[in-house]
Amino acid sequence: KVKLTIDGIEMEVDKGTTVLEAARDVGIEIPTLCHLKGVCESSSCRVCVVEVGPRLIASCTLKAEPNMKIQTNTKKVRDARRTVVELLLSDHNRECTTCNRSESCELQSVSKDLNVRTIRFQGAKSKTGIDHSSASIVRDSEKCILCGRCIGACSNIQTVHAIGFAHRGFETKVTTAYDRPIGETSCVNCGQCISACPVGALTERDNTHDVWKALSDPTKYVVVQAAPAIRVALGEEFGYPMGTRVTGKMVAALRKLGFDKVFDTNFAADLTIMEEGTELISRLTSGENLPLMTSCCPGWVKFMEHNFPDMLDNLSTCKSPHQMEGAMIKSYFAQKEGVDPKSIVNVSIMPCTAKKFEGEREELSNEGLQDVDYVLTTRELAQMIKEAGIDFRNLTGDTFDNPLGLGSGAGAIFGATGGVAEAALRTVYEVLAGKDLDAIEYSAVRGLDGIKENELELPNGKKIKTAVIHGLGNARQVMELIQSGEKHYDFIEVMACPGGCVTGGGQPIVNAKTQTAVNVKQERAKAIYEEDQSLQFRKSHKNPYIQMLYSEFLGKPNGHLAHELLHTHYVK
Ligand code: HC0
Ligand code: SF4
Ligand code: SF4
Repeated sequence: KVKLTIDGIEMEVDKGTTVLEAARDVGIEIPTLCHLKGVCESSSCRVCVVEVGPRLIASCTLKAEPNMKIQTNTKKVRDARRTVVELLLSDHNRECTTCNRSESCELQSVSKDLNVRTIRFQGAKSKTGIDHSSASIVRDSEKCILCGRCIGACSNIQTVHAIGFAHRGFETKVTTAYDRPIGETSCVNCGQCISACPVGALTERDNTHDVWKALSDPTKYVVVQAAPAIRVALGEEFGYPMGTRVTGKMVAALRKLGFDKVFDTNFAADLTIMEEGTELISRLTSGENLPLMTSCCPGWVKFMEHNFPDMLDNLSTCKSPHQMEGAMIKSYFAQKEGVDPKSIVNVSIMPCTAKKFEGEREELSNEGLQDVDYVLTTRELAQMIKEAGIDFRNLTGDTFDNPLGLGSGAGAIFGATGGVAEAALRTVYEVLAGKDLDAIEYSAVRGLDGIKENELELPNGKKIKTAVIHGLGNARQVMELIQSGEKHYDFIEVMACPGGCVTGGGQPIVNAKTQTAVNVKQERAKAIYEEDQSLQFRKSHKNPYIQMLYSEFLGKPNGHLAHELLHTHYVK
């Protein structure tokens, strides 16, 4: 323990605690822009300075020492912080009113809190242009404040290293290797850099205009589906506490926006389990291409293509759920409803920026039609609801359309890390046992450890080793151990984003201060498991509309038509 005094308050903190943390513990707020716990701890912005004796020191990296006397609220401190922010603003594109991050911008709020009203420094401005090359993300360096948070997310957490600092002094910027357009790099489109960015320098590619256009075109039949993780986060954009489920209001809002059908990606998550569960059983029998690796996360698939191309055959051949849903809408549903598939526009609401890239992949199409036409993030959906003047909080809950709108609890939990593995186990166990089992919840695959290993005995006596992984840094670690022969698994679930889709790169932005105070992954995952418990059917193969889809149209799992429409192969 270390004793110190902050603003006259005596306190005792654990060794290694920073002055910033110690101050926050007693309710003293110190502004920061670059600090994001576990992601970026580099004290590059200098906004968090405090007075220690005669000196001003950045508190985010200053460790508490015995008998330290800290002042956080002197004229000298306030002036210094204001000067730092003024300098940042002097080379910042300050089009706040038209900025995507207006009202969620941390620079804007720090500037307001520090009462910055004029900017004394007028110098040169960096002119860098906007990088529109990616299917998923847009980089506007004129809004970048060089805090390094995106680099922390991309390098420390994801180990992708698509972006980094380049040059020196005024020329310093965050960019890709050789300044290539980001769409041509090893970036996997996960959007974790967007979630980390305090300002509007990184945003998703805006597809709201495309969707508005389709909605107003009378020749188009516009169908929407919503991912498992949307319903547990969309409410945050309308002032609900984190972890509030807004499924019914979300459906009602989508209907008001004018979509012809409102379907549920959870249905296709169940379909994925039917296909992937069958694939798992057959690979376990043949012993080929083990471990089977989930392929529903496009960030992970692209990471594999760039980093472990010789193991692409281990990926499940299943398309991801929203792509399966898209394929079923343009075949089964179109046939049933008598709609020309060419007139259908499929829109997916996803917590994910990588899904925008996935939607454009040619591997995910059928007879020249993309399975999914446009992907909107949770944030873009919230934007459209606001733009349409829909009073979200006062909407009466509504239900999805059928037959592609009923999901089981197993489908619902896909949105949290461990969910795909648990959903698969719920079905594989019963299929192998040949009878209904009481077991529903498999807690061993739940939780927020980055790598969760588990050995399970299946009803046929076979033991399978599973690993559930989230965050690409963890995935890289496991892949290297598999390649070196140190580890062996039969089944691996990987989600690129730490926490899984609930904290995907398209979800409502949570500022750094809130991220320190609450466990976002846990709060949203809790809501996902509540959703599961609230549902009538908890296992994918028990979903009556899934059963109907197979009997009316697909035949059997992994059968001929299923292969044609629901499976693909990644070769790069
Ligand atoms: Fe996910 Fe999905 S669970 S990837 O994390 O598998 O984006 O929410 O929609 O497709 O279902 C994201 C979330 C999905 C898909 C599903 C899977
Ligand atoms: Fe890195 Fe993901 Fe951002 Fe690409 S989208 S730059 S991989 S953090
Ligand atoms: Fe997208 Fe989910 Fe993968 Fe993140 S974990 S990249 S949100 S699919």
